[in-house]
Amino acid sequence: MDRPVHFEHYYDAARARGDWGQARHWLQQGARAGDPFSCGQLGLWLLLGHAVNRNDRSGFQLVRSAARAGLPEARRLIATLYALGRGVKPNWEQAVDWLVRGARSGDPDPARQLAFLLPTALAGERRALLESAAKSGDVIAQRRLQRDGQVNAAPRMDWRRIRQGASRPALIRGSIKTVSESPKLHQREAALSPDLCDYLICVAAPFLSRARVNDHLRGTELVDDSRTNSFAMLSLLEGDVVTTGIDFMLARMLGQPPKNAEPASVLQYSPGEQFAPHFDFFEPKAPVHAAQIAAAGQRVMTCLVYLNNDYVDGTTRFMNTGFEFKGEAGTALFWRNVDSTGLPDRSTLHAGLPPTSGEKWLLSKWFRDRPYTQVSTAS
Ligand SMILES: O=C(O)CCC(=O)C(=O)O
Repeated sequence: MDRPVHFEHYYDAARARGDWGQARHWLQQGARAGDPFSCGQLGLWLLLGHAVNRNDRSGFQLVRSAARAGLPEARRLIATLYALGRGVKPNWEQAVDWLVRGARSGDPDPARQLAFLLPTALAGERRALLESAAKSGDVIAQRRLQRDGQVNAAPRMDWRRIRQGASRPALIRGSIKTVSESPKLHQREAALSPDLCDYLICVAAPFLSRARVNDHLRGTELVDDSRTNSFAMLSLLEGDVVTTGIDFMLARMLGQPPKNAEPASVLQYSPGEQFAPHFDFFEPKAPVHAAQIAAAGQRVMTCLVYLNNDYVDGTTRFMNTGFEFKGEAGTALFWRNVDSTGLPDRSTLHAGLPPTSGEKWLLSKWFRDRPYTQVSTAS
C-alpha cells in the first residue's frame, strides 16, 4: 500500500533550513500530485516570482485549484486575482463569486470585503456580513459596527442579493480644481468615502514598517533620517478586492491605465515624523534611476489621498512656492512629475511635514508611463 506523502511537512522542513531549492522541489512534487497546499503555495511563488520565474497564468491556475479544494487563503487570493485581472482576464462576477464562497464557508475576511462593496440600499445584508465577520474576530468589521452604533437595519443574509449587489467602489459626484500653477496641482474632494478611508487605514495598519528611501548611488532602499514615517505597500498579499476596486477607481479618475499603477502605499506619520523634500520622478541622470526608467518606466504621476482629519499641522509642502496642502479625509491631490516632453518637472519638489499632534494617514499612488511590472521598487 502507498504511504501518504506529507508534502507540506517536507516543504516546511526545507524552508526552515533555508533550502529554497528543496522547498521548491516538494511544492512541485505536491502540485503534480494535486496536493492543495502545494498548489496554492507554488501558485503564489509563480505570481510573485519567488524562487521561480514569474508566471502569472500558471500561478493563477494553481491558486485556483487550491481554491477549488477549499483552501481559505487561496479563495481570498483568487478573488483578488479576478478583480485585478492577474493571470486571467479581469472578471468582477468571478471575484464576487469567490468572496461569496469564502463568506458562506465562515471565513470572516471575504464577508467583511463583501460588506464594504454593498450599496447602502442593502443595509440589512451589510450588517449581517459585518456581524458574521466581527463574530469571527475581524477587527475591521468590529470597528465598523462600533462606528455604526445602533443602526436600525435588521441583519439579513440574502446571498442572492449580496451576489448581485456587490459592486466596484464608484466615484462620488464631484469636480476637479487646480489649486496651484507651479507646480500644477489638482484637488478632487470626496474621491474616497469616509468608509473607504477607514478601510484603507485598517487594512494597512498590520503591515506598517519604517518607510525607506532610494539610494541614488546603489539602487537599494534604506532607512534614512530624511524619511521617518511608516508605510505599508498594498501589493498582492496585503491588498484585496476592495483595495483593488479603489485602485481602479482612482486610475479612472486620473485618466491613467490601471496597469500603469504601482501598488498603492499607505503612509502613517506619528507626531514629529516627516518625509523631507524630495521628487517622486526617477532622476534620468542618476545611473541606477536611468536603469529603473529603462526597465519599468518613469513615474509620471503622483496621487495622494488624505485618509483622516484628526491631526494638527502635517501639511504637504511644495518647496518651489511654499504652497501647503492638507485635504479633508477622502480628498485627493494629484500632479504630473514630468513636463509635456517627459522631462522631470523640478517644481514638484515636495515634503510631508510632521504632524504636531495626532496621526496623519495618507494613501500614495504612483503611475508609470507604461504597464508596470515590479523591478525593485524605489521611493
Ligand atoms: O506626506 C505627505 O504629505 C507627502 C507624501 C509624499 O511626499 C509622497 O508620497 O511622495
